[in-house]
Amino acid sequence: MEQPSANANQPEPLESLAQRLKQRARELGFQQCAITLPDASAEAEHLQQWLDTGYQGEMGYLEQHFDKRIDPKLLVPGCERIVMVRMDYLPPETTTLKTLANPDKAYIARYTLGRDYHKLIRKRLKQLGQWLAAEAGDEAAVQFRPFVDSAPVLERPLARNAGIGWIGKHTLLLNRQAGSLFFLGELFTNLPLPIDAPETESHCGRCSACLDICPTKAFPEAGVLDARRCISYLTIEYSGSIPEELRPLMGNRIFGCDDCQLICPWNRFAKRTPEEDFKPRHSLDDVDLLTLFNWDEETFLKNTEGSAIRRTGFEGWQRNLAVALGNSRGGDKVEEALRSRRESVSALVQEHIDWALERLASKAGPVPLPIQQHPGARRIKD
Ligand code: B12
Ligand code: SF4
Ligand code: SF4
Repeated sequence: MEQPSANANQPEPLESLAQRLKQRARELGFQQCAITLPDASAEAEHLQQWLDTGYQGEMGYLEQHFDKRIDPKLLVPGCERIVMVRMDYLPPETTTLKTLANPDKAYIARYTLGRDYHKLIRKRLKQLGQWLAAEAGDEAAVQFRPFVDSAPVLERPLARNAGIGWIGKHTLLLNRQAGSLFFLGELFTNLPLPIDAPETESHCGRCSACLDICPTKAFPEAGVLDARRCISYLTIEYSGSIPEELRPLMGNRIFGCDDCQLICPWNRFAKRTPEEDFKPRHSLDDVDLLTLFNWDEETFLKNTEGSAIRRTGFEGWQRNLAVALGNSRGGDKVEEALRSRRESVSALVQEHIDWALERLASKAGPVPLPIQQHPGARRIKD
């Protein structure tokens, strides 16, 4: 139950306001909320190294605003604290490994089967900010800015600094009670709320499952991702021709990839989301590759309205599906669909269709999934 706010003559201590803020965040659907300082300066050297090595590939936006990433006060002048939140995203009754292991089905990363999370989380963060300003008793003086994902903010280091979890060897934020299948978001505020203790330990121990099973070997070392090899990057962010040596390893993953998280023992503790909006649309959790490949642009646009899948564009969608069909079990219907679509698509998609037809003709067959060969795969409940 909500406690009454302090009366106007006696301002509420910030400690109690912070507690009520965390309770309010839970009521708004966030599973956790914690507060930290606007400071990511400890990341400067590693971030610079990562960029200098070129691991960001085509994501040129990561090279911009280096100073703001390191010092969030430059992004929002006057910011005193960052309120970090996390929200679980795995929909109930959604299979993971089972779909991944069927080469004729499409595997879409489990964070994006339903409505685009950006809008949903930003809206809830705005409500949280409005609540904070009202409860602090001086709406005009309390300022806040909600962000999720798209601003130059190093969300994982800040969430770790707020104590929400540690950064795993797969570079994602992990929590001992919830695994890693959650989104992060944040509220910048000028209110000097009390901060939470940072997570200072890694709980990965000697485990290296995520590094071992990554299909494209995208981790040059623990805690460092070469995004150019990551299937998530290749299917969502990258707009060019997918390097041929990586195509067979992508299997049926047509938008994003979850393998390094699925194998993680901490994801035994991942909770299913109660959010209706994250539930799969158009059976995207269990659909044949061929069905999706047969969508025309109009159907693609209609069926991905309000979904983060739009980010890859229709051309990227067709390119990804062509690769996945090349990795499928094939058959007359698949080959027919690839051939008949070939004439109406861009040169980029054509090239991927040609690759798929050649691969199917060679009878190479689907590449075994490294995740299935790992003993930890037995723990994955489908
Ligand atoms: C760009 C981006 C991507 C890129 C690059 C991923 C990456 N690791 O950075 C791509 C497209 C590949 C991607 C993929 C995914 N992403 Co993404 N992504 C982002 C985004 C927008 C920015 C991340 C960023 O700043 N990267 C820059 C680099 C420099 O960060 P970094 O790789 O961690 O680099 C650090 C380490 O390399 C380290 N380092 C460097 N050298 C060395 C050396 C040593 C020895 C050590 C120990 C460390 C070290 O220091 C660097 C600086 O901190 C964030 C949102 C945000 N604003 O933070 C979401 C975000 C990280 N993504 C998210 C998700 C869900 C995913 C996917 C799971 C989606 C999917 N299912 O396909 C995958 C996971 C892939 C993976 N294993 O990371 C979530 C993660 C939530 C969580 N629990 O952590 C975020 C936070 C979005 C959100 N708001 O929820 N993503
Ligand atoms: S998301 Fe997939 S491709 Fe990317 S690092 Fe994880 S396992 Fe490798
Ligand atoms: S799979 Fe193992 S090494 Fe990788 S993040 Fe999980 S606990 Fe850490």
